[in-house]
Amino acid sequence: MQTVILAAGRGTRMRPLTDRRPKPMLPVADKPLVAHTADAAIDAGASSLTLVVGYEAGDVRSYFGTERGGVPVEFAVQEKQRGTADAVRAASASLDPEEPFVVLNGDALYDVPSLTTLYGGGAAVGSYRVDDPRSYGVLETDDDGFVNGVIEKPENPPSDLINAGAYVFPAEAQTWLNVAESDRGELELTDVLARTCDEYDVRGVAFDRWLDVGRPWELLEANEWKLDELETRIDGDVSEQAELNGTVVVEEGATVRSGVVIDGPVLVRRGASVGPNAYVRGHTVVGEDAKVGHAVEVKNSVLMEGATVGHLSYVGDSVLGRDVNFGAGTKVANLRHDGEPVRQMLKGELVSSGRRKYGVILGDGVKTGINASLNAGVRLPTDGTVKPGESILYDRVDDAPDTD
Ligand code: TTP
Repeated sequence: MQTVILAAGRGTRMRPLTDRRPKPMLPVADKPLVAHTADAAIDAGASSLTLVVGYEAGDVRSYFGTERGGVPVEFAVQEKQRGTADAVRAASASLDPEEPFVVLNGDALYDVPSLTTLYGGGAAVGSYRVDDPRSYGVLETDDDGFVNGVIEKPENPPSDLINAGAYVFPAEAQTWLNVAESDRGELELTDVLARTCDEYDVRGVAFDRWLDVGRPWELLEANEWKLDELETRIDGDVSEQAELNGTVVVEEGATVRSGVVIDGPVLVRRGASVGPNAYVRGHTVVGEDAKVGHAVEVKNSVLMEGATVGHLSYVGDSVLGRDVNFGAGTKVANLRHDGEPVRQMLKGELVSSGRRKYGVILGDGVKTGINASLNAGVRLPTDGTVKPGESILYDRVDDAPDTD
């Protein structure tokens, strides 16, 4: 079935990681987030992909080219983020008007068997069961399991199924995309869904597994999911004096030197170097050309391309942007003394990450001086610097709304 993937989002909640790249291009294990969405769609039965791009669109275009997994790929540009219905409208020129179509959010992970069920029938909406659905769009279903509609952030949720941003629309819905602006000033795909529910039987397909990747700690969760799916492969140069346990991938051109212990799942990408005498464990990606040096421990973290943690450091449950450089002895805190979930600033508010262990989110190019210490939940802005011996207790990212 022809498939539209929405990838024009700005990803403001992911700041500063999205200052220089669109959210769908954030790294999840061995490929960008949106590539996982695209590959799941292809495995589930997508016959063509139209990627709706906008912010930093060039990155997405050059990654995909014109074909993926034997399926043609096209791009549609949404100049301004006016909402998800507007994004699909931008893609309509590349859709066959006689055929039904699938719409997927390009910043979510889907499990393939559930997605295959979504693809395998008529109109449908994907959903996911949560304990407290009150802050989501919640599906209202009838006794036969068909969906009557989606209610946004209800006080008394009609079900525990939240809208997973995955839809099969009938061909006719291509003529229904000109919806009115919603209260929050967007053209919403859920309004198109509401009309589809009025005129068609819409299946509710409950996904076994699903993850919306909107906030920085969800990037860690996404990596946890996808690193678990890797299989051990050693194509790089690994010292005989290194100890590799669990699932470990060392890509071609990567080096693991003597005295290193790696407890997988860990992915060491092309050109990266680990050691000597380093400890890397638990769902970690050492990105392309990144460096983990002597007496460094890295746990459950993502080091993006070229990030360097050279000497005597600890990095836990953190994301280090491209070309981040840690001065010797820089340490990251990832646990509160009271054991409460670590909180992080998000669009001007302190919110719980829900994680007892959560470190720092550092924009591209951050540099720390020797013996810097970074408190749990702190974000540092792109190209930010930390003085030698400085202790960063509070967030330093400016979350002011965009003016464009
Ligand atoms: P959101 O997660 O609501 O938006 P976002 O990705 O920009 O993130 P943030 O709120 O942090 O700024 O978007 C849901 C999906 O729809 C996501 O895949 C991006 C996509 N999208 C578009 O392609 N165009 C749009 O106009 C909007 C609003 C979203």
